[in-house]
Amino acid sequence: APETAGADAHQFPHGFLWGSATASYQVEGTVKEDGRGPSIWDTFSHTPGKTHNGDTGDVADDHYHRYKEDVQLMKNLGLKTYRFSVSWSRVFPEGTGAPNPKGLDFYNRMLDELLAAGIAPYCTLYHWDLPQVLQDRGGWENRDTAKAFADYAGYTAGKLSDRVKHFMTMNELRTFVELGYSTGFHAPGLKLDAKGLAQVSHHAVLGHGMAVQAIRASAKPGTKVGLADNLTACTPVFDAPEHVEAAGRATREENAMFLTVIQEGRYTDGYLKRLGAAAPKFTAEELAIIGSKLDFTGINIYTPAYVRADDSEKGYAMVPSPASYPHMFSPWLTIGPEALYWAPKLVAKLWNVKEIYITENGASSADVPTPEGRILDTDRVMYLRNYLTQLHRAVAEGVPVKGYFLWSLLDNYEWADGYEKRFGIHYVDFKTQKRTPKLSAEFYREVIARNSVA
Ligand code: GBH
Repeated sequence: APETAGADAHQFPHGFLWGSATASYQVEGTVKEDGRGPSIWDTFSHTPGKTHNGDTGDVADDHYHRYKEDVQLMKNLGLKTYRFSVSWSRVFPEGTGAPNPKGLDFYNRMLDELLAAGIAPYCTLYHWDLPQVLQDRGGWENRDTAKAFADYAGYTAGKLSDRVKHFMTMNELRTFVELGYSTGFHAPGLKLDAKGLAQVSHHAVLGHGMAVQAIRASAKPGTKVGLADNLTACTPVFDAPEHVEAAGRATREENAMFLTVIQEGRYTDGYLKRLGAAAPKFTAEELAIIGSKLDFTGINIYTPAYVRADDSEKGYAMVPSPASYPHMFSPWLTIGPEALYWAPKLVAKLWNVKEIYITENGASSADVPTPEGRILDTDRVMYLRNYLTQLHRAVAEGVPVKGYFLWSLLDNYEWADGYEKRFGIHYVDFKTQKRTPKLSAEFYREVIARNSVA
């Protein structure tokens, strides 16, 4: 019998895929080698005043050169799977046209290393690093970008699908659309009005749908296609039937411009009514493409969006967090473990989804090394333990979550927050590139070894 109390209390199903995730611009560095073209994040991060401390991804984790060492870290954890993204402008430096074989070579080397370690690769095709040349032609404001994305996605999946069985078209549409084109906090740093934004958003979901079709046309039979969406994780304020029902309605309506139109192939009446004259231009044919059936749905879950029932026309109301609500080191990262129970449960129920992955979940911590050089991130361990316990609750009820990708394997370039906000379970000394497992890495290794929340 196990010595540890309750060791088997939160056992996951056999074969549950424990993973971790990264993204190209956040870890690779090496932005000028082997023919890579610049992306909008090179431009944005080098524009004064846009990122914390003026930090850029020029070096990041130097993963481009250290990928073997990083796969070894994955092996030490016992990871079953790893989610990475391909840099579009490595493969097509001009965004379209002639591919750059050296760009794909890097991913080929990395994939061989992963497969030799018995780790299943999950590949994201767009994690926000649009080739700059396409931005010069309007970026996602231009419908042609959707077609260019589908061409790149189809080409890349065709080349990699001998070894990659799961592709995600895009990561977090809401983030790159809203932060890139409305608040301007992310590349390309634009501030469009509501109508402009709705059109960008439409081109993004169209690009997703066109890519689904292009991947299906070029990849080996049996290749699965999905996305990694940061849906607004509508969470009942507490578990009472009226609030649970309200959270279901809210999940559909609050995600109308992204996951809902992708799952249903139509914009909700509520969405079009809310936008009025600012509604995007679209055709029935485009909606059919956007609604292309997915093999799996990936959701990134960090924070809850609390919902309560009310008698408004919508039948629900969002509940804002009071200033005293606890959060991790990033102010936006409020703590609500039960979001990892409700989000997959509601997604499965609303759209009859049979294969769900948690494509990201994780936390920032201040991560100050002790004099001995240890990183005792008890806050991150607390966060993960509580979220995973809620994920277990969903899986135990039969919600079809097949895997979980912890963000992130390594401390890395946290976009506009630069290197200040660390999300890794391995500490990276950005002066020496030395990797050190944090307490949370030990915790996660234990979870994986036991297939149970430790
Ligand atoms: C994900 O974004 C990303 O996929 C990943 O690349 C990233 O490193 C990770 O999570 C950790 O952040 O500036 O106040 O407007 C998470 C979702 C949505 C969180 C936008 C930050 C901006 C808050 N992100 N949000 S604000």
